[in-house]
Amino acid sequence: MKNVLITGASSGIGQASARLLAKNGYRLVLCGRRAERLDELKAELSAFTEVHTLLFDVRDREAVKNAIESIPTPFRPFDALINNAGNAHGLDFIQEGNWDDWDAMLDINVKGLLYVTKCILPDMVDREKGHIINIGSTAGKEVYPKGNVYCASKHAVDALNQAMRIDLNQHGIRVGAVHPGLVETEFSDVRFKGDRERAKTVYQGYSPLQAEDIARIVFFVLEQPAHVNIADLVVLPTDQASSTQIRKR
Ligand code: NDP
Ligand code: 8X3
Repeated sequence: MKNVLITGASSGIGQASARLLAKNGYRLVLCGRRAERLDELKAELSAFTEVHTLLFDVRDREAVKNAIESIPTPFRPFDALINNAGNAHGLDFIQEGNWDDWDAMLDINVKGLLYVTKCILPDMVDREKGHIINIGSTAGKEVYPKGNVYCASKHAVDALNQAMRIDLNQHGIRVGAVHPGLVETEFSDVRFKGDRERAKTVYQGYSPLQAEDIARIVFFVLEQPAHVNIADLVVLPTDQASSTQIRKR
């Protein structure tokens, strides 16, 4: 049985990935800040696999370290890490950007990903094997109006994905990224700070991806034989050609 740690498992892509991996026999460490969500998910998935939950904010370096060090066997050593926790905060012209939003996006999407990765890596380096899947975004491949700092954070994820693959190559560790386009999750609720009506409009008039679509891709990446590393995958809704070109009906 493979041990996988998923950050951001309390909703969206992380939660859907947890469900699919549980049903396919992966042993899971599920992370997030919302205890009730993770407890419910653990109760649901315990019918299929062993589940351990961890509460921490990826921005808090000490909390990340303590939480990951506390993980008992048999949930470690880790076979795979899915670096998924992240979000956009705000959608504003650069000259109108909110400083707290900028800090949140860079601290969570970039530094948080680094903190978790650093705490997981010793296990993988020691065993000379492991698999890291970074959830990037099309926002890490192109830039769109008002996307500025979110796009910068996901471009950083794209760069770190490549950098990790280069540095960890000598240790036999696979590193790859999945870069989704528009996925209907709580992403826009967070981006628009709980304005559900505005969030809903992001996914209206076309068929966006669903979290389960990305979960299937994550599962596919994990299921490849050990000598195969899927390094970089961009996944769009059929209706989306780029960040700014969406076929609406
Ligand atoms: P959701 O908002 O549904 O999920 C985000 C997850 O990240 C939640 O489980 C949340 O858990 C966790 N998270 C957020 N901030 C923190 C934090 N400070 N510490 C720990 N955990 C945190 O969004 P998605 O599922 O859509 O997003 C998942 C990833 O996919 C993100 O990296 C996002 O950038 C990326 N993505 C999303 C796309 C989309 O259109 N939805 C497209 C491309 C990429 P909790 O609140 O419990 O801490
Ligand atoms: C999420 C997709 O286009 O809202 O990363 O940036 S987008």
